[in-house]
Amino acid sequence: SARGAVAAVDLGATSGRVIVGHVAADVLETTTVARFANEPVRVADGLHWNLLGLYGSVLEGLRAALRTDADIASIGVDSWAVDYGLISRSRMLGEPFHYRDERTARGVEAVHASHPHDALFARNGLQFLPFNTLYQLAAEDRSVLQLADHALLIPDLIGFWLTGQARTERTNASTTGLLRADTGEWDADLAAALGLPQHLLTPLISPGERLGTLTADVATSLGAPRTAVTAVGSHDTASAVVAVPMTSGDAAYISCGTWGLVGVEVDRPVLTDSAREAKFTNEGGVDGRVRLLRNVMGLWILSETVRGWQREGHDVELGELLAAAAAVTAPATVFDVDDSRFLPPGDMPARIVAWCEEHGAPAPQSRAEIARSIIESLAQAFADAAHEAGRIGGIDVRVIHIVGGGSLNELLCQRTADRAGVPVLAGPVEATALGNILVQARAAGILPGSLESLRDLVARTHTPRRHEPHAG
Ligand code: LRH
Repeated sequence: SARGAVAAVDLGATSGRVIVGHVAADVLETTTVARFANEPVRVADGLHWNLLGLYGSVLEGLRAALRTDADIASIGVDSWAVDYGLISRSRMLGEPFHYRDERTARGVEAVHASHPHDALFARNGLQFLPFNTLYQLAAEDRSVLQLADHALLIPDLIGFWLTGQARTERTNASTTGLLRADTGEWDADLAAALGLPQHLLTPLISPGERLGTLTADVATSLGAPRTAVTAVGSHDTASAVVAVPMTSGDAAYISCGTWGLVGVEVDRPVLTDSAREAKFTNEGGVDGRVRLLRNVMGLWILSETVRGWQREGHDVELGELLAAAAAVTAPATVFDVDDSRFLPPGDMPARIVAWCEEHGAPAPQSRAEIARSIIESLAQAFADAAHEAGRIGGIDVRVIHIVGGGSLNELLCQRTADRAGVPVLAGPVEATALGNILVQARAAGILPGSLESLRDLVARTHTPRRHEPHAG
């Protein structure tokens, strides 16, 4: 039977990796050939991604991949959503802004003045998040926007540098706020009403379609042939959902990394008042599926807390901290992880204490207690969102899958199971890269079939760890 290799580039908010996948009907093996940090940089005008640095690391990773496996059939790129680079005749106009940059507040005000959230939701089906691309574009300096030919989302920008082709992949396009939820096409009227030039939005491409091949220059610099670049679910969450080993129709998923994306998969967008009021989003999935999910703040709060302690000179190691958190016996305060005060970088423990004081709740004191309070609060938010997703999507949730980095956090998985009252199936940790690999392998003819058969392969090759719910 068919067998082959593909390379996945997966960029997360804190790190990136290049992973080679070896795939056949009963095989899904991965080798991580490069892993690199992604560290945003604050300069005078705000918080930016170091995208040129990241691209350099991507090239280095691809060089390593293509050296190890001369027969790599294709390359696919995914990353976090919503952010973009502005391109003028192939030149990038400054480093892309980070979605946690505060400038987005201006954009929200400008857009909502004419298009309040309920009106937007009816068109794009998205949860209000202040960093959705349309708000970011509305906050851009108009004279810079005038110079731009295209706004390219991060994976599309990398695809453009690799192939010379400027396209927007559909799953990630669905996070911009400028794609219609009903038709899946660009909302040209909305863009025009917001004064955004139409040419900024490039033609759409679907996961599985060929974007192009490496340019001659890139191929030469990699010492490789002109390998194909295939569009995947370039929104990392879309790729992660492809590789959730769901084997029944009663599952919710949590893609847990920097964010916790909690939801169910449905066939068409749910644009009801209750979906909007419950802060759900309808994002585009692979094969035209819809990811009905809520953005929950995720491990960001914990990692930013740890980073803060380390900056203050404390010797804090995550594994030890979690063990100490698991040993805490005092009841932990559950705070609202989605309070907007937790969005920007900064002093998380102080913000947690302030939240507790404002809500008359006991504030955690020691580092172990603070960590425990964060875990309990995330677990509660995950449990609530999973069941609400089921209610809104018409699915009786009997099992919750947790994939991504958070699947390694056993305390979080167990407490989510306990608070949700259903089993949690944890893993795979690299679901995003696996989803990227699977869609490429299918496009290359190595694997046949439906998303269900792809998920079945994940379930057979990456058995999840099961956490039974306990009371109390
Ligand atoms: C997760 C993610 C999430 C988006 C956020 C900006 O990495 O893509 O789905 O909402 O980053």
